[in-house]
Amino acid sequence: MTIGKIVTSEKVKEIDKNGKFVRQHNHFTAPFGDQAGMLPVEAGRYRLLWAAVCPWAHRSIIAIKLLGLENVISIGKASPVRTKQGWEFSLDPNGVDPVLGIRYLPEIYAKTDPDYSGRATVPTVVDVKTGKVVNNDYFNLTYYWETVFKPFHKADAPDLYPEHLRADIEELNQTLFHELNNGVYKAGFAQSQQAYEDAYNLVFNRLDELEKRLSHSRYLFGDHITDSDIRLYVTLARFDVAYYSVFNTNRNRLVDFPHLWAYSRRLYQIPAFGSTTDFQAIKQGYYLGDHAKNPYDILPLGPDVSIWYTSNNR
Ligand SMILES: N[C@@H](CCC(=O)N[C@@H](CS)C(=O)NCC(=O)O)C(=O)O
Repeated sequence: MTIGKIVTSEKVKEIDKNGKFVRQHNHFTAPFGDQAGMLPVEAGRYRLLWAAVCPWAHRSIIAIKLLGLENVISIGKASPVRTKQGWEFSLDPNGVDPVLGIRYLPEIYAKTDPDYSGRATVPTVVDVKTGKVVNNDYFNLTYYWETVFKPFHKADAPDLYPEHLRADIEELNQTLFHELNNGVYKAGFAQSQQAYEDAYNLVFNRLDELEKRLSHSRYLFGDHITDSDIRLYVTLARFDVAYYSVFNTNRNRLVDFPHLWAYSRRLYQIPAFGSTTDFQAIKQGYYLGDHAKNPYDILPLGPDVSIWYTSNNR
């Protein structure tokens, strides 16, 4: 099925000659800011489209909630399972996003750029004034919410990207991206044994290193949450309910790492994290839908996620 030039129902195409998954580049990367060519920083102008299953989108939602930007950037939510037609707004009345009037996400990409032939992905930021996609640069989005949108933060908002730590946060975020956030996808989408094993080792070597780091530090950079914690959390929250089995990253579960597990619970018990973490939607998103290798659409009953509420002593 195609909408414009967007192919919406094919298996992952981003595979190199060694069977390794190589993620597509983002297409809409104009930065937000006050200089020429930048997207103007305005309240009420943008709509962020997300889906609860998606870690790349989830990180933006957590940042927005922590910073109190919910009334500045409006939020539209697609249903957890991506359909053959792409992300669908079936949670909304009549199955249509109430602000943008679209039923499927690819519609707005096609309207923005009829020549766009990549995947129509969440997160997507739409300029409500023009009805066009302006940014799908998931890697940098949280930085914009944390920096140029600062004039709109709530009074007691945390500084998630403090100036004196920016270089270190950026460096760690690159590592987290390659080895964990995208590392699990590299394992899950690998089309050769070697590519899978390389990704598996990348993931668990990094988890071992982070387990040590969190044995003597409450968060990744000390006592305060930063942007890096959000990025690590979104992958950890999906680990036992999805990646462990769907992506075969099964050396250990999250709950087998005492420090990472307590750290994850501590974050989950903060409303911006916990209230946006929908384990059922995450399971549905990874197990069902057209890209899952699950012909009978069996949704596993476990694991028990009530343990995320147990005390964390951190
Ligand atoms: N924009 C990035 C990351 C965002 C992303 O992959 N989002 C997923 C959901 S977690 C998506 O929307 N996929 C739509 C598709 O594959 O058609 C990319 O293109 O790789």
